[in-house]
Amino acid sequence: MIGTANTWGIIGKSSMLRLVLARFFAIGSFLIGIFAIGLFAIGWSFATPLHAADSDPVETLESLETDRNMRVFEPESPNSTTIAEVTYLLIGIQAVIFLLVGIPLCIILCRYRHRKADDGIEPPQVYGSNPIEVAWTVGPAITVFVIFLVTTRSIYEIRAAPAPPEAVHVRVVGHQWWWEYEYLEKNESGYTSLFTTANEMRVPLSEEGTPRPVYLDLESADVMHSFWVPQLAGKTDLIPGRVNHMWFQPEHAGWYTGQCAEYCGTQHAHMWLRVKAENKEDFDKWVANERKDAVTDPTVAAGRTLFLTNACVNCHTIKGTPARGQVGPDLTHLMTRKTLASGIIPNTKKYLLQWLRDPDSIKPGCNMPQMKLTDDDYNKILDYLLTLK
Ligand code: HEC
Ligand SMILES: [Cu+2]
Repeated sequence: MIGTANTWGIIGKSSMLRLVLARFFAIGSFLIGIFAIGLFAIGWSFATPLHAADSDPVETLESLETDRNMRVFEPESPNSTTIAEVTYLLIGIQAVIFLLVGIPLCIILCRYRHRKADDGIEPPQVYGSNPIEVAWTVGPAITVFVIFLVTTRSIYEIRAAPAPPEAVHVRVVGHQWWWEYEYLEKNESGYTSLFTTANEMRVPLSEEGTPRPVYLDLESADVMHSFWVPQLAGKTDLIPGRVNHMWFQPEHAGWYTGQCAEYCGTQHAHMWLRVKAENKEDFDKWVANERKDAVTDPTVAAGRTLFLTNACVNCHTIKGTPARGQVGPDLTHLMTRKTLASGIIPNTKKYLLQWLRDPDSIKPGCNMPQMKLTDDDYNKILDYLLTLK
């Protein structure tokens, strides 16, 4: 090596290899970054259109599958909108920093690369430029400070304000692998239970001057779960021995899909959430019906007796019968739900029968055992369940 400037040992035989590798990785990661941005843009343009229609589509296995899209970028509630805005800001800042670093890096690497004709003299090394060092310390500090301020403000915005009188209160209990919803009524002495349902939550829409936000108390019956309907609010964990709180306020009618967002066992991926926002009249009608006891239809008395004399009663509640089990979903108004087993199959005769005969064929490892009854008994129980509207 000629010259005295080879202070850093950059230029030497083995370091040549290092130089090539460094260039390779730098350009490589830049290209991967660009690729990621590209994918993001493509995904965005193909994203399924906004909120579900205000109609009640007949669910099929396929429609349920497409509905599994978690729409983080299409917020429909004040707090999820705030979260989406912070996300956009952070992605924007990251993109700018990425390009500010990546583009000059690639230009410099190509333009000043080692050439055959080079004389091998290392260029002058410059140390201790105060202006540059101040710039690259103050710049990031300001960026981080801005992010800090925005995040703090958003956290305060998202925090639940005291519930307005028309607010809906629901106690959510996470189970392996389904959701229990107990609707509560607020009165002077605290809360009283109105009714309990499972997996499909219904909430009323707000109107001009009448906000009807939904306040949730989140608990767990077993392990940790997390309630996440991205269009409505951020994730909140359900932790054994603790009560967490969250709220949301849907802006459009329709079905919102979510998912348990904390790994909770084998069927975690099949622990979906479905929230239906509907107008106040429909909601009130639904509430009035849910509060009633189950119908007693004499034509299905045989199925009812079978249900009550088998182990079903140990795990399921049907209001108006001796069945008071707490292990599985409340079945009092089973047929008002559009899906079964936490939103993974449509609630139709065919799937309901398959579920009764062999729950594991739908949700392997789930906590409902195969009951090993005769086909005739299954059909009788099925007929009974089909009357539970
Ligand atoms: C050992 C407790 C247990 C017994 C016994 C049991 N189940 Fe279940 N059942 C469950 C659990 C737990 C679930 C929820 C499974 C899931 O979604 O992961 C469930 C789910 C269901 C569902 C779907 C409910 C919904 O809204 O998704 C129906 C219907 C049902 N059971 C009917 C019955 C009938 C009928 C019997 C008796 C023949 C019975 N179960 C016996 C525990 C039980
Ligand atoms: Cu879970």
